[in-house]
Amino acid sequence: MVNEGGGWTAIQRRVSGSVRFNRTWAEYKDGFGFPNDSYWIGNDVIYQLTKGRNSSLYVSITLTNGTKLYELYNQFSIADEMNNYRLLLGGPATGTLGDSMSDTGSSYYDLSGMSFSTPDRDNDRSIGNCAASSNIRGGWWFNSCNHAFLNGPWSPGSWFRPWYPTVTDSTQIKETLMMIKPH
Ligand SMILES: [Ca+2]
Repeated sequence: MVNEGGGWTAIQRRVSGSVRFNRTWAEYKDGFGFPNDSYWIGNDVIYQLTKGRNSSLYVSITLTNGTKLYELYNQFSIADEMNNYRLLLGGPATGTLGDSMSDTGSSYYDLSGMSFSTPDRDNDRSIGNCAASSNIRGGWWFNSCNHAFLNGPWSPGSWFRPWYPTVTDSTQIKETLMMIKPH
């Protein structure tokens, strides 16, 4: 478990393409990657960390030109595995990325209330499986499908809407980070 200081725990980090995020339900459940590189901390851990208390979620994307953009949500928790790690995300959201997760202006893309899906487990609201799409291939709380998605394929041109419309192309991304803190 990685502590960023000030009580923040990093649940996701991408700093290179060395760790693959095209993973199964079981892998997202248990977590994968390396604390000093790129990783997903694991859905069971995120559930335990946010269970029964209010937490904030901080998301940042550092661009290849060095600019760091962020968004802060005042309410974040996920359900247990029996409830497909359903996301509860609420505002107020503030930051420079814009709110592409909770209140996108379209009921097709708002992710709060959505279950977690992986390439081998379709819990989304689309006809197909967003998580198994060729330009997604990763676990996330998909609706049909997404404006925000931080677990995409690192290779150029193949990561669908990392943070639409602010960050539309994986080639813009140097690092991503998701941190939570109880309050
Ligand atoms: Ca589906």
